[in-house]
Parts: sequence; structure tokens; C-alpha cells
Amino acid sequence: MRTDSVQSISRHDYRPYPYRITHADLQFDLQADATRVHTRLSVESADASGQALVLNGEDLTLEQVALDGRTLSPDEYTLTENTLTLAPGTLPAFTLEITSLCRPADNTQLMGLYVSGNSLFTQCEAEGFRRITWFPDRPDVMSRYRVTLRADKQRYPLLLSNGNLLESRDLPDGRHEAVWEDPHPKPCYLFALVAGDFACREQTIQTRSGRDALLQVYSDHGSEHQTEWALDSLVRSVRWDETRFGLELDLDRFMIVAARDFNMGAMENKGLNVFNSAYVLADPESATDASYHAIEAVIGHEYFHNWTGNRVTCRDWFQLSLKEGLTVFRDQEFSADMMTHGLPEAEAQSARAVKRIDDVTALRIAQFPEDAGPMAHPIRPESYQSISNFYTATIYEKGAEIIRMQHTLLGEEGFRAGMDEYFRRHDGQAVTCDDFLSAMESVYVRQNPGSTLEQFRRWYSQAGTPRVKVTLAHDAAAQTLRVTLEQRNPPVGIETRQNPPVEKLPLHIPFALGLLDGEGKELSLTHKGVKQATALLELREKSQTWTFENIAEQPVPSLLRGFSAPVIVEYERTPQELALLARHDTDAFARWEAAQSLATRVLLDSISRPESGSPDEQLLIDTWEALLQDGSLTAAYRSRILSLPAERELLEKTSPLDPLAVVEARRRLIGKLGDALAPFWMTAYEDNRIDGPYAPDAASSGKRSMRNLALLYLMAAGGQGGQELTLEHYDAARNMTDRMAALGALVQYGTPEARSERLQHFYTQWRHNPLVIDRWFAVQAASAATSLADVRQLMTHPDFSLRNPNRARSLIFQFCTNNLRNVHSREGHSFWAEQVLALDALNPEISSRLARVFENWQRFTPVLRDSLQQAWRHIQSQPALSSNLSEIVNKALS
Ligand code: 0A1
Ligand code: ZN
Repeated sequence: MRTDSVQSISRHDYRPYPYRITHADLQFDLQADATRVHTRLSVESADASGQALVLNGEDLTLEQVALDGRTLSPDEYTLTENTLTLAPGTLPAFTLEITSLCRPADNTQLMGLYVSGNSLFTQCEAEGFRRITWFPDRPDVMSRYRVTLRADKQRYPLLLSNGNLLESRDLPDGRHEAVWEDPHPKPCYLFALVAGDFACREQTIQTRSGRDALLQVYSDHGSEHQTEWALDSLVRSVRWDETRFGLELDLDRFMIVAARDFNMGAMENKGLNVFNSAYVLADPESATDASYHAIEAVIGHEYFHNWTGNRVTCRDWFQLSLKEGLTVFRDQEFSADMMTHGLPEAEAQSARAVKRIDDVTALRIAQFPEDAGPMAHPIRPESYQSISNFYTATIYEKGAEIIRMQHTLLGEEGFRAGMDEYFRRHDGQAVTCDDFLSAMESVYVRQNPGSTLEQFRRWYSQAGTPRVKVTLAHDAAAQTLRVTLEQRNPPVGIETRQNPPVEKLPLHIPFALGLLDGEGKELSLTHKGVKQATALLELREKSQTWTFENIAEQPVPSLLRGFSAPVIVEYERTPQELALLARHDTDAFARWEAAQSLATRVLLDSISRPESGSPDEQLLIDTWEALLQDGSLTAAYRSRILSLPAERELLEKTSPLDPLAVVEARRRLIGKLGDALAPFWMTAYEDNRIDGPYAPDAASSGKRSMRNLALLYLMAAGGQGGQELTLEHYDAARNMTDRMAALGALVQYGTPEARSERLQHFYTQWRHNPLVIDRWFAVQAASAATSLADVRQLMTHPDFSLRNPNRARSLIFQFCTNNLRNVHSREGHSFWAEQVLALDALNPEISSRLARVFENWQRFTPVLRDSLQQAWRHIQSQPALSSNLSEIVNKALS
């Protein structure tokens, strides 16, 4: 559907739906070109007000409406493009029957019922159910579903829906039928059906209370050898939720189905999760360590939604972070627990820090810029035009940070008690973020008499990344240290243009602090009468000071340990202080942060004075050498601490944004570190060899990660040796992690011949595996050695298609997002605009995401800013933008 005028919906406009739909009985005659849906709703008036009954629908053909068995004539209801309105008067209860058609084969948006390969899938969150049948498409209307699926048996031998299979039978004309019933009332966004021919891997487990549950993973025939990890991950997810949160699977049957065409990662439909195949299929030859970990995390995420999202759901879409922030927090903890399982304490700490480092890096790359740009919004937004534009890093990742702070403030036991209370109060309901916080608060007030989480609630309503300035005052005579924290919450996004300016209030910020002496030894802090290594300061005022005693000398502070709050710390440090922390901080996260800050400083220096370079370069080389030689670090942690900050992270630190300078400075420094420390990289390369069979566990993937980092440095150092080693590494690789690492290094730094020869080899070997071919497109698209002309050439490749979201992401998104060197030209920018428009005609969910890649256009250097502005204006001037895209365009240009 395309609209010119887009309406904004406000959080405060929420009104309960005036009817209850207690039962929904859906009958589908499934066919790819046209599917007939017969919908029977049992309706009860909720408030006896006799208000009109308004149903949503989109791209549907209405055939018939009947009320209590009587067919209505068209003058007894009102039909507009997107609503069907009836006036049932004061009937307390009635049955409404609707027959309508939808067209799966024409559905390129992949919302509602659509075709992928030879199968039929649904995607209903957030507002896709209305593209299947007429219904109150909102999360607070919860119904019991009974679903009958009829289809050609040969084409669609498997017919799946939510809940339990009641019966199945053959019908005349080669058709068959399956009847499913879901015992749990649910909002329609959790509805799903799948019809097709799949292979299945399954396992029966006993849940904690002794019930049998059948777990199944369905995928295309021929990929069944790639679903073992997914099924194992599902079993681990079930066990983890039982032990860590006491939450049990409430179904007899839990199914996952892999789809080749899918807009997002996966979807938590009750008992029938539909997944992007990239988050299901894995074997050592074709999947990297990163994919293995992502599969485990996404399977965990969707499974955990069964409680946080499905049993307790959202009252309205403004509450999206209620389920998403909480569920991301849960999947992060799950992954961390899986990574640390069975490790000795010191290694477990380091493995946990690696997970935290990866999550915080992702937050800084994706969420911090969003929170400073035109789309900035609180984790509970105040208004939206298209809810699908709000599946953002803010709702998900910042939302998870806000849950994590509650976990920090309440402690593990307190948080668990708060979760128990949340389910005690709200199981089976559609609720708000406020309801969640109130449950947590009920525990917090018991723990902290006289104190509440009232101020903490502001995290839900204020956008922007807070800044916390740190000032230290050491008194040598009194041996005291005064630590002052001062918070600033500057206006962001549309707030910057508001008159009068919005007033933002101080937030409740848990700030973890440690101190080291001049030799790098940890000092203990006496705080609240307790002697400890790390003090948790609760900053509530605009500015607050804490005094610590028995601090003999001026210490080096270790700030925001573990990234205890999603804020930016402002504190001037000398490079020597950073080097000291990078070598000695006992908090693994803060230690990594110090090393990264030192590298960032050297890189930014070399950007601001390209002729002389940075005076701290040698200090960085020495620090890297020390870290390479520090035997106490795990390989995974060492690979993180010795990586240079990503281009996009660095870009955010330039003002104005200067992509070309960032790319050059970073390439130069990698080369320099590669060259200066070549023998050490070589040792690391040798020491981290693994001989046994492949396993994706934390220790082995850490070794591969360190070994491949060493390879990259050696390759970037230039010279014949690096390339020879990389070619050998490619040829000897026995898993996709090593193979991709070699290919990536070659594509970035190799000679044109070596690069194209191995790319060709890779393609020939993997041409039948779409997920691997996605990698092949992506590795080229993101490389500084790939020009815009090369990308246009790749678009003519027979395997390229804009219709498959994974393929569009692997080539177009990778180029626009990660090829900073080649996308930033007038031609590159108009290519981006052209692709946004081409995608918008097919799939607005995807086009608006591509558009968002340059939402921060105003912050670029003048030449790039002008050219981006022109590209945005070109998009804006087009006649029929989707509502998704027009919301983004209007915000970007406002
Ligand atoms: N609830 C899913 C996210 C999701 C949202 C929209 C989708 O279709 C456009 C698909 C999935 C999750 O958090 O995993
Ligand atoms: Zn989710």
C-alpha cells in the first residue's frame, strides 16, 4: 500500500479496544496466486458502549460478511481501503464471519502470507496479520485460535500452524487438510502458518516438571545436515530459561522453520517460530564461528520471547521495548552463560568480558549514532508513523542496557525476584513498560527502604546518550579522593529544534568505578562502609561528589567498569594513563576500553595532522607488544583488545564526519602495527593453530579469532610474505571461519590477481549454497578495493536479486554501510538513492532501512553533505513513496 499523507500515532492516544475477540477460527484454502480465508470470530462487547467495530485489512479482496449466520449486504458495513467497519449496536456477543482473498505470489513485501521458494510463510509482526484477513490488528486483542489449512498435498505436504495438531486427513483432488489449535490466547501478531515440503530434525525432551515436549527444526530438503546446531541451541535455551529464570516451556510442541526470504532475523510466533535461514543453518564447512554464535543467540532470543513477549505481551506498539529490550538482555545473558560454561573463574571472567565488549561495540556502532540523529527516540517512543521503522537499535540494544542497569541495581537475586513478580502480576496480559518497572520496583523498595525507581523511569522517556563528566580531586595531606560525576542530557533529534527547548531531567545512572595506583595495582575503595575493588556510584543529581578515604597518592581511575550504563564518559587522560590501564586494569572491559581509546587517539591524531602522524604511535606499538606477550589473557580477549576500532566507530569520533580520512588512517595504522610487530604476529599465528576437529566453543573460536587477526596484520603489513601466508591459509582452511578470514584479508589487501583468482575459486566451490554466496557478495561489497563500478557489475551477476532480503543486504547494504571509501562520492550517493527507490517498489521494510544508512548526512564534511542532501531530495521528490520510507525521508530532511 502506498500513501502520500502519512498519519502520526501518539502514545497518549491509546484507547482499549471496545470488543473482545474470544475465539478466531480461520480456514485457509492455500494457493500461491490466491488464498481464500474464511474467518469466524466470536465477539463480545467489552464495554457495552455500542461503539463501531473497526477491523484492519490491507491488500485484501472482501467476498462476504455475515453476522450471526446472516450474510450482510454492502450497505450494512463500511469498507474503505484499510478498514471494515460494522455497527453491531448493543449486541453483547455475536459471531462474525468474513470471507476474503489475499495474493501470496504478488506479496514482495514479505509481510502477511507470502511465497518463499516453493513454500508459503507468514510474517505478522507488527501489522502483517491485516494482510491475511480482516481483524483488529493490535497486540492487546488476544484470542484463542483454531486454524484449518487446506492445500495441494504434493506441493504442500506439510501444513503447520501454532499450537497442537488436532487432526489431518486427505481430501478429494489431491488436496489435504490439517487442523491446529493453540490453547494459549494470543495477539494476532503471533499467528503463523507454514505450508511446504521440508526436512525435519526433531528431539523429544522432558521439561523440568516432567512433561514431554517435541522440539522440531524444519528446513529445505538437502539442508538437514545443517540443523544440528540449531536444535542443540534450542535444547540449551529451554534448559537455561528453566534454571536461570524458572520458566518452563508451556507447549507440547515447539517448531522452528527456516525461510530463505525473510525481512529480519527471526520471529517468535507462538510455538511456530519462522527464522531467516541464516540463523538456522550451519555446518563447519559453510558457517563461521560468528554465525554459530548468532544462531545460538537468535534461537535463544526467539525462545525466550515465549515468556517475555508471548505469555506477557505488549499493550500497544509503543511498549515494544517491554518485550525486545528484556529479551535481548536475556539472550545476552544466555550467550554469556554458554560461553563461560565449565571454565575456571579467571577464564570465565574474560569470556564474559568478550561478550560484553562485542555487545557494547554493536551498541556504539548502531545505537549511539541513532540516538544523536533525526530518528532519535526514547526506548518507549512518543509517536510513530510506521511502527516497522521502530524495530531499532534503541528499542532493542539500548532497551537491553536499561534492563541491565535494573539488574545491576537489584542484583541477580533481586532481579529474579522482580521477574517472578512481573509474571505473578501479568501472566496472560498485554501490559506496559511501566508495569514491568513497577514489578522491579516492588523488590527495589524492599531492598532500599525510602528509595524508589521513580527517577529511573526517565530512561524510558528521554532520548539521547547521556554524557557523564568525571572530575577527581586528590588531597595528599588528608589522603582523600573526591570524585565528582556530572551528567548532561543534551537535546537530540527533533528536540534540537523545539522552542522552548525541551528540558531533560537528570537520570539515575549506576556508575562503576575502580582505582589503580601509579604502578597499575588496584586500590581498594571504601564505599558505604564496605571495602571493595569496584564501587557502584548511583548518580541521581545533575552533579554529585563522593569522597574516598585512605588514598595515599593520586590514583588512575578505571571508569564505567563493565559499561555499567549506556553513557559517554568525559574525562581527559594522558596516553600514558591509557597505556597503564590497558596493561593492568583488573576490570577486563575497562582494560579493553583503555587500549581502544589509546588506538583511537593515535588514529584521530593522524587524521588531524597527516604529515607528522601521532606522537603516541610508539606507545601504542609498545602497548600492543606487551599485550601480545601477556600470557594471562585468553585468545578471544586478546583478539578483541588488539583489534583496532571499527571504521564506523571511528567515523563517529570525527567532526565533521570524514569517512575517507578514517579509512586511510586505519589502513595505515594496521599496516604499521603489522610491520612493527611482525615476529609477534607470526608467533601468535603459530601458537593458535588448532589441530582437532572443528568446534564452535568459546575457547576454539577465540583461538581462531586471534590467529586470523594475526594473519590480517601480517597481510596488511604488505610484502610478499603476508600474501603467501594468506593464500596458504585459504588453501589449508578446513572451516568457513578460516577460509573467510583469508578471503577477507585478500580482498582487502591482496594483489588484484590473487584476489580475483581466490574469489573465483570460492564462487565455484559454493555456488549451490545461497548463504555462502551471500558471504561472497558481502566480502567484496565491503572492501575498499571494490569500486562502485564493481558493485554495479556484481548486480548483473545471475545470482543477484533485489527481491531476496539477504542478497540485497549482502551486496547493496554492505556497500552503502561498510565501504566507506567508495560509497562517498556523488555517484555513490546517487547509487544509494536509486537502490532505496528500487527497493521501495518491492519491499518498504527494506527500503526504509537502506535509507537510514545516511540519516546522519548533516554531520558529514561539506562536500559529502551537499551531495547526500541532493540524493535525499531526489528520493523525496518521487511521487509514491511507501509510508515507511516517507517517514524516514521527512525526518531526515526536517
Ligand atoms: N519480534 C522479532 C522481530 C521481528 C519484527 C518484524 C518482523 O517482520 C518484519 C520480523 C521479526 C524479534 O525480535 O526477533
Ligand atoms: Zn525480539
